[in-house]
Amino acid sequence: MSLSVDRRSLLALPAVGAAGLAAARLGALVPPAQAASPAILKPTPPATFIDFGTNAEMRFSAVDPRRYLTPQPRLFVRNHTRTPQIDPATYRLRLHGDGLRRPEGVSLGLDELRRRFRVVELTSVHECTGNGRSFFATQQGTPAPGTQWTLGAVGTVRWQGVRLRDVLRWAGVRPDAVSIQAVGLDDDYIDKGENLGRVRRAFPVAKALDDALLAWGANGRPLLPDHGFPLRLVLPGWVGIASIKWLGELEVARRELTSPWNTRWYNIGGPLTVNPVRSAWELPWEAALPAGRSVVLTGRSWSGAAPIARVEISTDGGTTWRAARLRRDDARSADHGNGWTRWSHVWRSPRAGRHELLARATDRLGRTQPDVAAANPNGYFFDAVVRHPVVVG
Ligand SMILES: Nc1nc2c(c(=O)[nH]1)N[C@H]1C(S)=C(S)[C@@H](COP(=O)(O)O)O[C@H]1N2
Ligand SMILES: [Mo]
Repeated sequence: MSLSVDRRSLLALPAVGAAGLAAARLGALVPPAQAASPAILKPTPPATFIDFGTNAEMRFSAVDPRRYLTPQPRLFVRNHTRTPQIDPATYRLRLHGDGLRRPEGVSLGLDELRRRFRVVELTSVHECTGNGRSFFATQQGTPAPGTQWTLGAVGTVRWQGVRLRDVLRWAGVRPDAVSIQAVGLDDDYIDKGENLGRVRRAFPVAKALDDALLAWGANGRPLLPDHGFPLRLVLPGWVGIASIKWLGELEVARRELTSPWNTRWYNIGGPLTVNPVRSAWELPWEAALPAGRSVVLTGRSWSGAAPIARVEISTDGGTTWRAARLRRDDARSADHGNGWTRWSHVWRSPRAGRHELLARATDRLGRTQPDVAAANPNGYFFDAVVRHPVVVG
């Protein structure tokens, strides 16, 4: 591994600044043993995960219907490179840029973050933009490159941390600041031989001042290394890439900032922001169900924009539809905030044979899952109703 930072990677890191470059040089000194460490550190057993190399999908068939939140050991992982191990004792978050009154900026350790700002909790759906991508191929005949997720690149998490707006005000954000670039501390991302620098993405100051969180906890526990320990950004309801893990830096600017993660990727005629509406059955694909008896079927629906208002179910491949029974506590509880909604449906005495189960959700903004998802080159936002096969017999 080279100890020098070549000119191209310097050019690819215009927003990172001196501290980032120093860290990049340190990164080059990682001994081979660590460089060969697995991309994901937590166990991802095949009973609960689908292995996609640096990514891992949660199996909906292994989701416990009684449990609302997704425990971290079960949460999907999406890594561009590999999970870094960061020492919380020396960790600092740096804020800088011309959108701050003092552009040279400030930095904060974890203890300072906890002590200085009001600690808050917030529940949100956490989901990858490409969730459901495999159905572009299998259901619509328009395959898209990238991780072939089924529907398990999603979870609902209760985050613990501090409001980014509190931190920004303390750091002296200017009224004319418009854009913030969040930069991760994981390795540079190399795409087909091109070093694109650290995983980073810009988002509007308006989102930062609304509900963005700097989170150190998930469901009351410290973040696992795979999920961003010691600190990650959380942009509730937005595409997963917006929630930068292992957050090292926030550049606050008075002009629009960009990175390949909002221009080249996660972009359909503009940077993607709010996640669409989706639903999943808590069943294996081609689940075997008993004939002649009533079965209680369960699943979940979610939206990046608003709580779920209703879910319709079809057990005859889409000919007739019935209302699913929503869990009241999920649909209403302020505690559940922007989380998903569990539902159930009693399927009375299904006949032997193959069937397709369909679930179609509508959120409180009136957004309904379509029959066909809009094709796009990278296979984002598959939000169509998924036809889930089961075998009764
Ligand atoms: N630093 C960094 N942040 C990142 C990523 C990454 O590879 N590096 N992946 C992003 C993507 S595409 C998603 S979907 C989420 C996944 O978060 P999780 O692995 O905690 O589930 O993190 C986002 N934040
Ligand atoms: Mo993602």
